[in-house]
Order: sequence, then C-alpha cells, then structure tokens
Amino acid sequence: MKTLWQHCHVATMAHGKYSIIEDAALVTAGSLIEWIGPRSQVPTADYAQVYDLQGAWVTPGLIDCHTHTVFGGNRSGEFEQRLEGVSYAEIAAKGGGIASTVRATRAASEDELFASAHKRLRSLLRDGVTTVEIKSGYGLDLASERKLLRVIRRLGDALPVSVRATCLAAHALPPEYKDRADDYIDHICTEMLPALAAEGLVDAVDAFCEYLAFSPEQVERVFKVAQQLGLPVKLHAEQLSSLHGSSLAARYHALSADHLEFMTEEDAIAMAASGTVAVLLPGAFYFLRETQLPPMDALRKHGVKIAIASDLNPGTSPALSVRLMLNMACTLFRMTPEEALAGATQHAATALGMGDTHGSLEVGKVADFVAWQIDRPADLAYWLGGELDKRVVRHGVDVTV
Ligand code: DI6
Ligand code: FE
Repeated sequence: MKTLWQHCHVATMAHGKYSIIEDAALVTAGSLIEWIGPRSQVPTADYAQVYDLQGAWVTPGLIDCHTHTVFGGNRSGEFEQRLEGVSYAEIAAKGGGIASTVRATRAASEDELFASAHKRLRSLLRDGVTTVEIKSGYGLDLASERKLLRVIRRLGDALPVSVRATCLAAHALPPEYKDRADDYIDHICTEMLPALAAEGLVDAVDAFCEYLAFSPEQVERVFKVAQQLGLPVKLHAEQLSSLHGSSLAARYHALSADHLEFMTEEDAIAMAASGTVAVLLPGAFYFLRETQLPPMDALRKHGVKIAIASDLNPGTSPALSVRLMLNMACTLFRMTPEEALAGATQHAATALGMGDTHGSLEVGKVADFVAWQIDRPADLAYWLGGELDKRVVRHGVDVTV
C-alpha cells in the first residue's frame, strides 16, 4: 500500500546535514520510504492515500537516545529544598538523592511505574519523538531491574514509538551493598545481566563511570559480560570528573559515551576512531548549573558524531521536551541548529545502533517523520518548548497525538 505525502519541504538529515529538498514529496510503501524528491518528479502510481502537508517542513522523527523515563516518585521536593539553601550532601545524608528514587521505585508496582512513565513518554511524543531509549537503573536488584525493564517493553507496545531498553544496573550502589561496590558488580555480572538478557529484556548495557559511582575497572567488568552476551554497551562518562571512561567505552566499541563535559582531546580521538557517538545532555548541564562545557572544538575537529538527548530523570534533568534540549544545545554548547537537529535524528539513531534504518529520510529507511508547521528548520531549536503544530508519522502511518 503506497501513500503520497506532498506540498512540503524536507530536511532529510542525510549524513547529519539538513540536505534540504524544497517543494518536495515522499512516497511510503508500508513502513518504509520508497521515494523522496522534488514534487515535480513524483512517480505516477495508484496511491491508496494522498496527504497534503500544507507547506510543512518534514524532518525525521526525533530520537531521544538517552532517558531514564521509568522511576517512582519525583524529586521536586528536593529541588525546592536545594533552592532554600539545603545542600545536595545534606539531602543525600538524609536518604535523599538517587537513594530516594530507588526506594520509591522499589515500592511502586509495575502498573504504577507504567502509568507515571506513560505520561512522561506522551510528553516526549507530543514533541515529535518517534524513537526513544529508556534505561533501567533505579531498581538496583534483580527483581526491581526486571520490573523496570518490563515496563520499558510495555511502553513500546502501548505507544506509537520505537523503544530501546538499556540495562543500567551499574547506576549507583544499592544500600544493601554499602561499601561493597565490587560485590555488587559481581552480582550484576554473574546474576543480573545474564538473567535479564536471557529474558529478552535488554537491548544494550550502560554504566555510570564516576568517582561517586563506579570506577573504570568496575565498568570494564560489566562491559566484558555484556560483550559475552552479545549486547552493545554505552557509558555515562566524564560528567563530573575525568576518569577517561569515554576512552574505555571506545575500546569496547561502545555505541555512545554520554555527558562528557570533562573529556579530553585524547578521549575524543579514541571515540572518533571507534565510531562511538558523543551524546551531550544539556538538560543535566543546565539543571546542575554546571560550568565546564563539553569540548566542542575537539569533538568537531576529530569528527566525533554528536547526539543530543533529554536525559529525562528525576534528579538532574526533569526534561520533557527534546526540542527544548535542541535550544539548550545551541545556547549553552554553541551548537548550530543544524548540528542540534542532526543530534536528535541521524546521530541519535547511530547512538542506538539504528543508524542504517532510522534518523534520516532516505529511500529504504523507516518512514518515521514529522511534518512541522514552521518557517524553517532552525525553528525547531529556536522556540523554547511549547507545542508546535505538526503531524507525526511512524512506520508510514499518521500517529499524531
Ligand atoms: N547521571 C546523572 O546525572 C544521574 N544519573 C546519571 O547517570 C542522576 C540520576 C539521579 O539523580 O536520579
Ligand atoms: Fe543519564
């Protein structure tokens, strides 16, 4: 069944550039793009449906390649306390911070977690997201991580969005392993990852490499098991300090290394060589009022692909809009609107191992796209959130929410 979509302009984002086609048309056949080009050259065929996009700008569906969408409770109370002068350390000493989210997540039922995450995910979808990665990591024991990963799978079944599930069991040290980080890593390697992978709940493995989380040696043990299980890896690295986690990630051909404010030029060279995508998270940078910028010049100079994501999580980036992240990538990191849009389309797809099928509008790729009623592509990075008029198409089907 073929569908014609016309009266539009297209920013295909092929090769991470706008690659604009003005007065364009697309032909979809089932879930794939069969033809794309100037409207004057549309192939004649018996189209089952013809859509008039009324001058819209069509881009690939947005891809949020780093989120922690599923968690219990939220931390707006801690946000308020911090603004009243209570320090993060004091809040943590009273059991706040990640530990409070772990408690709330463990206490919540699968259905409760599904319901709260469903609302957050719908916000992302209303913003033009058609693919999202969601991490576990607030369960930190086998049963609770399984619960999170099952919710992540259910979200993908319930909403018109492609969902990739990442196991982030190595996110923080659970209270029952206090002062026994190596034992917890053992548990992840021998029990949790093998079981969760065998249940088909895991598409990739992530860890938090940081002085207040896990060391590069501990992360490497997790990566080795992931490799044995045939799962790709990703890494939270260089967010608060430089441990060269991004170079470690590159050695393991990680799909991405994420955050990266404190990475060095050597790290960038290693990532470029391994094709590891740099996922920048301006929401966390903003919310933590960080001052150390990621090394944009080194990333560009060495040709590292740069993605942008929301990092949606209750502690450091309660962000419900990818377009707002595009704006922050431009204002805070001085990216161009074109670089930012590539970061939430083609390069985000690569960061999920989906670069061959998603992230740009090209013949043979999956027909996930958004037709935005905007004046030019830069508008996507210009407006500070809000809702833009649009039509969202996933797998060749109009799924506008
Ligand atoms: N990076 C972060 O900033 C957090 N996790 C991570 O890997 C914080 C998560 C939280 O505070 O809940
Ligand atoms: Fe994160």
